[in-house]
Amino acid sequence: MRLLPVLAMIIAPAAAMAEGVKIEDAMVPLAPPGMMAHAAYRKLTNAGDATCQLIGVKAEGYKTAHLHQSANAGGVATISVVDQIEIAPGQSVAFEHGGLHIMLMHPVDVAKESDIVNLTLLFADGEALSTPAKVMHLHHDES
Ligand SMILES: [Cu+2]
Repeated sequence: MRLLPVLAMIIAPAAAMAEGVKIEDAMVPLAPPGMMAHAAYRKLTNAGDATCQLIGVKAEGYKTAHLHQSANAGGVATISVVDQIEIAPGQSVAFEHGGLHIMLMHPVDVAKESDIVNLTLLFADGEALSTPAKVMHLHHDES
């Protein structure tokens, strides 16, 4: 039977792409109406045995998405673009309010509550890892 080897060849590269890196808690806070940019958060864990380098992100439904770092220096909030994030084996990187985040820019359609935004993480070795992120209403007093 020829079908099985062909299937194995198709499935194998996809499995290798996701190897080692786990994504948890991907979510997109509901943006106020008319907002042209908002953030997405999740946690990344490198469960493999090699360091991986996150170099970019794409978001379905947005023309642009960047890796950003928020900081607060002496009461002044700043935001900067992050070119590369290294994740050592066993290390986790949290994307969260007030820290690292994925900036979603120029929405093609306005995301509504419970929508799913597919995020694709791009790595330096050419691998890509996709994850669905649910759009959720965030209460401001939670942060
Ligand atoms: Cu940002």
